[in-house]
Amino acid sequence: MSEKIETKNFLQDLERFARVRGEVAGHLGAIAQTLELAESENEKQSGRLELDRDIEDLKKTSKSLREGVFRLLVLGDMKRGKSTFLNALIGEKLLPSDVNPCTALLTILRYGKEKTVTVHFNDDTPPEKIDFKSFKHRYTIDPTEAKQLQQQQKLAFPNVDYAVVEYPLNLLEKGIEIVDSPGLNDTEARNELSLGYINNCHAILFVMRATQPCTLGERRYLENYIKDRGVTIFFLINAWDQVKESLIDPDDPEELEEAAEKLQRVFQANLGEYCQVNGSNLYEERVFQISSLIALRKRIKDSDTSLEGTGFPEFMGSLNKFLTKDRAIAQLEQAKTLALQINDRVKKSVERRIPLLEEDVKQLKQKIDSVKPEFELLQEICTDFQQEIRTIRDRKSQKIADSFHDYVLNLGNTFETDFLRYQPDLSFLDFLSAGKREAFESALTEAFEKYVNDKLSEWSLSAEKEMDSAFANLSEIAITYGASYSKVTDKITEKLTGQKIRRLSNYTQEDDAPAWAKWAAGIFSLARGNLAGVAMAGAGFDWKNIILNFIAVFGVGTIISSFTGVVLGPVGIGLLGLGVGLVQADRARKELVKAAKKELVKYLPQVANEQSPKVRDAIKECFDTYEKEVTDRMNDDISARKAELDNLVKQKESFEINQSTEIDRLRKLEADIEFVSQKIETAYRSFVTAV
Ligand SMILES: Nc1nc2c(ncn2[C@@H]2O[C@H](COP(=O)(O)OP(=O)(O)OP(=O)(O)O)[C@@H](O)[C@H]2O)c(=O)[nH]1
Ligand SMILES: [Mg+2]
Repeated sequence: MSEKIETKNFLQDLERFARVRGEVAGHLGAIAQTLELAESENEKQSGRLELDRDIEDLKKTSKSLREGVFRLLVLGDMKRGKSTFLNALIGEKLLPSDVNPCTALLTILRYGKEKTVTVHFNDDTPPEKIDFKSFKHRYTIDPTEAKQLQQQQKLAFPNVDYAVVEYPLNLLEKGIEIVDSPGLNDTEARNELSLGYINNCHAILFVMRATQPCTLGERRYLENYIKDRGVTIFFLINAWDQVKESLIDPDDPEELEEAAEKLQRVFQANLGEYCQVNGSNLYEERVFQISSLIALRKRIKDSDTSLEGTGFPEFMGSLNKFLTKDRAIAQLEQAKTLALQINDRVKKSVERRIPLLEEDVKQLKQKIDSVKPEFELLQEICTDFQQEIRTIRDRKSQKIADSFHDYVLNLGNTFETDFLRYQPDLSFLDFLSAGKREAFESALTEAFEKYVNDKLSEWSLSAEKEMDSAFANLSEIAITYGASYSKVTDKITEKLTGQKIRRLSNYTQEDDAPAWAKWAAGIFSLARGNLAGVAMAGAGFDWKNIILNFIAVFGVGTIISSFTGVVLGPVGIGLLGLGVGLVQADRARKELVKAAKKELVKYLPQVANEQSPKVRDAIKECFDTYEKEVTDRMNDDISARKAELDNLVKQKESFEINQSTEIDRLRKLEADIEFVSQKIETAYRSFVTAV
């Protein structure tokens, strides 16, 4: 396939990174294999060095590096041209696009030799491969059906998880995966589908439309779900071609320039704050004016054509820099750190083993006895760190649960102003005439859901910040405990070998930390995002259920009934059908909010009391998951160190070890691992200097 759309550089850069990534993954795999072979040989000779955990970490990292893709999520309000943008990238009208709400499924676009589409289900139904025509036909939203679904707050295809489109496109082959999402702002159920995916992605491509600059809905999503979440966003202001169309005289260059400048100012004012990264303004590198439809048309005619003037080359250039430089370096750095860590571990094990080979069993046992106090110290460090985690866990989970409790109780104080922006736009009072009550009720339910979702999202942001600071704190503590731990293990080595440990002067406390401490400090976490995010995801923090419970508790029906009583009363009912003026409508609106507030306030203490223990438990669980992983790793390390010595005793007791061949073998192992880790270091350095 010849696609020229991706600037040539982008493909080359992706290719280069894929090569380095593959190379480094291969080296990590080779280290794992060498260690595995060495361990089975060790078992027959002077005893295993107990490197299982290291081998497992190497294999995992190698695998995830090899399979690693950059995942981008295309997000935006309905009908901004998300699917058209993706079609333009592909160069074919492949994904369904329409003037009506259309995309109903999260659709993952990834590389495949053949064009295929497979629908995955969230029940027991096996994945189904279908042709594109049936896909378009069966899995897009029918406009008449859409309205009904919206009223019932239902998903169009509730048992579908997502769809995967495979396509033979260079960009995808080189390690990019792009996810098309259903338009926001239609139903809350569909919003969740799209917004829930944010954390699985390396960046968001937020598509807006030049002719509808920064709508209320868009500002709501950005403000509530994206701001301050630490995720990189590229804004694509699509359909820029329509700016010209909307002029009185489309051929007047001055009028066009003026209109464009005006629009740019609006976008700048609204998007500026999302482009501030560590104090620098990245607006130019994050916001792009594009025309997907024109790009798509050009590419359908000639797939090799230049896309100049459509905004695509500029955007692709910036995306390239972000992915193949910033993100790529961060990924390789983790692999390099792991290799260094394991190289160091092997070296120290060999350094301990060699001098001990010449000791007889009795001397050896005495030496092992002599380091018992040090092993007890290691155990103490482990218990102390565990205790620190628990103290922080208890303090934070209580604090966050209290903050939830207060937040919920206080909702009533600002409800009247907050709820105004969500109020359904139906002509009030009208709803009481026969057929409209249902429509009004569903609009009001939706308004409540939006309000509650937004409010909880606002609170969860503060909770996440609280968690971030807790984990940042734990990370520092881990490094400090790690340093004390390393001192003790050095002491053990010194006592056993009678030799002083040489310290590399350029090593920092962090470099020197044992593997478990690096893990606990988040240095090895390969998952996207921060430790808090990873731990929270691991604990299955179920916001959705909390929200649903919340709505179930105060129910919309009661509000409407009490509102009907307040506004209309027995006399008011008689007024129905006589028509109401603006003044009455406005009064009704206020009364509705008041009635809603009254009901809400009644239920808030119950919600706060019932839900805050759940919040506390969920937060606790985050810390427990973390504590378990860290203590498992610490205990593993301590037992491995003990076993390393016991294995040698056992072997010595059963046969005479040939010292000189064993020394040669161990030295060779040490040299082999050093050689491969040097290769990783070199690959990393040359990549960093080249980009
Ligand atoms: N003029 C113009 N029209 C565009 C452009 N991009 C998309 N459109 C049109 O906008 C309409 C919506 O496009 P889609 O790609 O379906 O939008 P979407 O955001 O995927 O829509 P949903 O999936 O329903 O949210 C279609 O009629 C497109 O042809 C553009 O750059 N310029
Ligand atoms: Mg779409």
